[in-house]
Formats: sequence, C-alpha cells, structure tokens
Amino acid sequence: MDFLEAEKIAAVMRMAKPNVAVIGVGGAGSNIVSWIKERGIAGGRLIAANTDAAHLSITKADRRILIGEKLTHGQGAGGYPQRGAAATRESIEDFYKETQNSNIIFLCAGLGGGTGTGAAEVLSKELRKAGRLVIGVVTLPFAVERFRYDNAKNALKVLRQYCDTVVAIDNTKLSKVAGDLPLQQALGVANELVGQFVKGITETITTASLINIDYADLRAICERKGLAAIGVGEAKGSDRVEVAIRQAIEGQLLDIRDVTKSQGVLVHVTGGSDVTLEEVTKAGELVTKSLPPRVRIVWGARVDPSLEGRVKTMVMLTGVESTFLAQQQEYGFSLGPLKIGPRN
Ligand SMILES: Nc1nc2c(ncn2[C@@H]2O[C@H](COP(=O)(O)OP(=O)(O)OP(=O)(O)O)[C@@H](O)[C@H]2O)c(=O)[nH]1
Ligand SMILES: [Mg+2]
Repeated sequence: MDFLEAEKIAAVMRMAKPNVAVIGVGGAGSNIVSWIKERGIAGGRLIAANTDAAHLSITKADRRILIGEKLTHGQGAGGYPQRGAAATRESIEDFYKETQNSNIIFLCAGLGGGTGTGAAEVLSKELRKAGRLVIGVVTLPFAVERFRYDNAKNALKVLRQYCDTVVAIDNTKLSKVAGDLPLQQALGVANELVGQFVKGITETITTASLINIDYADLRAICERKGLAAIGVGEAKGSDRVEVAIRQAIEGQLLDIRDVTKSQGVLVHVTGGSDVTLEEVTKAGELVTKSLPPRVRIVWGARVDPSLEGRVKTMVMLTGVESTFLAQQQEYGFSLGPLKIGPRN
C-alpha cells in the first residue's frame, strides 16, 4: 500500500471513531464547561474560550483559550457580539488546532452578551467544515434581560443556519420549571441542564451503555436540522420510564409550535442499576406510537448507580419551529448591555 493511501485510511479511521469536543464560549459557556469538568466526561475534550481573562482564570477545562487579546486586552466584549466575533476570528487558528481530530462538536453559550454570542456565530460557521457535526447548545436571556433579546434572537437565526442543530433553552421557561429562584441560582440550574445534556449524549456515544447511540444515529437526528428543543423528566415507581419520558416531551424548555411537526427525536434515559432493558424498550414503543411514522427516533440509555430506584430522561426534538423567533420586542428602547452576577 502506498504511503498516501495509508494516510488516507488513517484519516478516515480517525473520523469514523467518535471524537467529541465541547467548546464553551463567553461567561455562560465557560461556566457550563466548568460544570462538566468538575464531574468529568468520558470521551470528550473540554475547551473554554473567553475574551475575559479574569473569568477564564477561574474556569475549569482541559484547554482554555484567551481569544481576541489584541482587540479586547482580556477585558471582555462588553455586550457587543461584533467584538466577540472579531475576537474569535483573531484566534481562529487555536480552534482549528484544538478540534482537528473532532468529528462531533458541542458549542455552548449563553446568548445575549458579546463574547459567547459573537463567538458562537463565527465558530459554528468555521467548524462545520470537513464533515463535522456541530451542535449548538445555547440559552436564551431571561425576561428581565429584555434588551438582550435582540442580540439573542439575531444570533439564534444565524446559528440555526450554521449549526447542524442548535438546541435552545429559554431561561424564562427554565425558571418556571425550576421554581422561583434567585437569578444566580437559576443560571446554575441552566448550567447543570446543559452540562447534563452534553455529558449524557457524549458518554452514550463514547462508552458502552445499556443502549448505545452511535455517531450515525446522532447524525441522522441532528444533521442540518436547524432548531431543536429539549425537555427533562424524572420519576420513580412503576411506569417510571414512561412517566418521565412524557414529562420531558410535554415540558419542552423552548416554546415550540407543534411537537408532532418535529423531524427527529432523541430520547435519553438514565436509571439506577435496577433499570431494565425491557422497561426502556416498552416505553420506547409507546413514544414511537404517539409520533407520526415519518419522525425518526433515536434511543440511548445509561445506568447511573446513584439514581437507585429513579430514572431521569431527556428528550430532544429537532427541526422544530419556535415562537421565540417570532416574538416582537415589547419595549421600543434599549438599555444597552447589562452585567449580571459576579464575573460573567
Ligand atoms: N446558563 C448560563 N447562562 C448565563 C450565565 N451567566 C450569564 N448567562 C446568560 O448568558 C447571557 C450572556 O452572558 P455572558 O455569557 O456572561 O456574556 P458573554 O458571552 O461573556 O459576553 P461579554 O461579557 O459581553 O463578552 C446572559 O444574558 C444570561 O442570560 C451562566 O453562568 N449560565
Ligand atoms: Mg463575559
């Protein structure tokens, strides 16, 4: 075999093996990466990038990238997505280098600020080359951050085109589900939710699970699907899998127009060591029956011994339409960028 052919086969082999990179950009994205790093992730590489040097110094990741040093001098993007975008372009080589062997990229950000919003736009476009699957996982601003809505809405429209799938979580809906929490705690809930989603899917792909999701499955559900919504559920007792799945389907964290119009569904179940394959399969059949046959459904299930007796579910619906993008801004003026919480 000649050298070039051997190189080619080696390259194809590298791409065939799932290799996940999780990139968190801006304050929120970095906090999500820190959350995952603290708990560990099997088979995923954690990268955090920020224009804010002080925040990056307290971020936990496998690799931290200070972006746009010449432009922002480590001081953040001040709520301007254009600055975040320019800073990312300044440092784009770092991202190419860090992700050269990755074929699945999760791109995490809180939309509405400068760095995360701008960086997500640039990276989703740049990294989707060479057949990579790019999944954006973003949060939308709280209702109290109204003036950040425009930034977020514009960015979501861009990300919907550039990412294969962009999962959007509306912070306002999340706080309704999580109960009335102070802002900082509500943001913590959002970080945990995104973190669990990324960790759960990554580990179901990269490690042996009760029911594996493989790269091709994820591709089928996520490739060129635009916007996606997720919901979570938790239950115990008899019918727990089914109850938790229904909860997740009905409680989507983004207002979507019509659940039955989604193009793909990913159902992920985590249960204590007592969860059985039969239980999961039975619940799966019920979900399959309740959705139109054209909707593609992918399953993953993992055992987490700490969940004794309980199951947790996550359902992702891809190819959906959201009312967020259609909403009109209620106020005719803008208050400019707002800083919330310590060092974001
Ligand atoms: N999930 C989550 N969302 C957050 C967090 N902090 C802020 N947000 C949300 O994300 C949006 C963007 O905030 P940041 O991530 O701090 O902004 P940034 O990308 O660093 O932008 P600049 O600071 O302007 O450069 C805010 O409007 C909040 O809605 C966090 O820790 N977790
Ligand atoms: Mg910031």
